[in-house]
Amino acid sequence: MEILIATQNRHKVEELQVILNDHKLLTPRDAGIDFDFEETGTSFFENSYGKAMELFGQTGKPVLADDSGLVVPALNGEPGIYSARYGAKKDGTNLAAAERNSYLLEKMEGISSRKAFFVCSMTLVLSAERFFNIQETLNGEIAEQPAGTHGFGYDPLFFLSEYGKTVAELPENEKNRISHRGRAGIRMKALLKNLEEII
Ligand code: ITT
Repeated sequence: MEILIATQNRHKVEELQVILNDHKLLTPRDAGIDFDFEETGTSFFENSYGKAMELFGQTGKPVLADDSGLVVPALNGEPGIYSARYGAKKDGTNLAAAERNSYLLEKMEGISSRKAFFVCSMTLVLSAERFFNIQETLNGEIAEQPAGTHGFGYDPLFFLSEYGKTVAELPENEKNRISHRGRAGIRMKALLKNLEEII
């Protein structure tokens, strides 16, 4: 199936295309659409649903959206739904990923619980009244310093004790097998197969 991905984040598209390899994922840009959704929701789900419905409204084609982020309970849930904008400059410009990671490390100074989790809320819209949402998580800890070059965003700071590595030190296929996006994507793949067989 051809599916439009309601995102401007190329890393998400790259990861999802590997998982949803039976399907052709198109970015709004591929489809010649200027897509810029203002995230005003109060949860990952609301933003995921909002992005997907907005692009569906513009195209009428099957759309998939991924709203995701990092939650640190000891920081009252920060950066949470503001993960992409965490520590943004006064003029509204987002920090680069490495700067955002430094900002998070500063916030973690003096905090003993470094537990954290990633969330991925994935919404497939087939019509205005027909949609499916899958939300998955990945538990870990905030490392003392960044390590690794794979992945994107907060991956160099997200430590998995069962591997003794950060997510950015895992090969791409291993991240896809266990991550919040990977788990949601694998379930979405099964759902799409089921929809195609049983519609
Ligand atoms: P779109 O809204 O256009 O999809 P975005 O990057 O702004 O792109 P989000 O609002 O969902 O997307 O914010 C997600 C942020 O959370 C992302 O920019 C990263 O900083 C972080 N993030 C999400 N998934 C991640 C992952 O797998 N690894 C590392 N960081 C991740």
